[in-house]
Amino acid sequence: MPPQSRPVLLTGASGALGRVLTRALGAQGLALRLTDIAPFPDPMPPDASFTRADLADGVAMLRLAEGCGTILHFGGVSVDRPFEEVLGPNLRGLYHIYEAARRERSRVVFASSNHSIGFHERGERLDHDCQLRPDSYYGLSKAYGELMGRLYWDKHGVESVFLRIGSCFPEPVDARMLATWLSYDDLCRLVARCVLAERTGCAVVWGNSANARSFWGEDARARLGWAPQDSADGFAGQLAGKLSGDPVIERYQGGAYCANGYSRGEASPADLFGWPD
Ligand code: 15L
Repeated sequence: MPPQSRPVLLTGASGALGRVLTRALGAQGLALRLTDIAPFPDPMPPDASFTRADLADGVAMLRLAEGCGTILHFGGVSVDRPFEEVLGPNLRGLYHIYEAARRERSRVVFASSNHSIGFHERGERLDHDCQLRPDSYYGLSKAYGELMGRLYWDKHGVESVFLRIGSCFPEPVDARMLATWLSYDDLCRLVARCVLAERTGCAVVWGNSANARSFWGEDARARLGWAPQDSADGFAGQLAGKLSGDPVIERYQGGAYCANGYSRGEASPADLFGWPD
């Protein structure tokens, strides 16, 4: 059976984006299997069930994925945290998700992040095949997830879409988000296309709305039949001057995550020698 006609497993269902997706995909009539380590706080859509489980429990993940056509992997640590906290949910947990996908021949839609490429400078315009330049252990776990997906595609033919999500919040709140903001509605339409597309192969999609100040260019959106409909541009008047005052934050695409624990000193090789950084 093609992935589109089988149930959808959503990890991280109780998180902010998981709840938004549950509402939107449930309203479209998709059969949803929801899971999270935390209880699900909202009313359940008609064709949905919820199981409380830990991503670190490989057996539970295999069971939950049984018969599922798509795994929407939004679970795990979603902010900059120390390595030991990221390790279980984001690295080991990801392995459990991909093993389940391999066994069930499911497609994986992975909530990657702009923090997998956060140390690119803001003046650069990046395409999907740019170098991974993580800005934190969290960003590193997202880069690892993308590489894990590549491995499972090349070796086992497991399809993946890596959503390099910018800043998915109800509204943009600072100047950086004029580039990185992704509206909830654009996210939901994007994820629906990832589920319903006949084939995705192994693809990267930049997760931001149609923002004139975007840092990002080419990706696989045409393959999915998705284009963003919202934009942060209307917030420019109130947010363009909302800067942090920190040169590291303002220099790099990943913003504050780049500055957390930064100890490099002021000069980068690009500044010192004009080398490509
Ligand atoms: C992310 O990946 C985080 O999950 C979110 O909390 C924000 O920090 C976002 O990136 C961002 O870069 O704005």
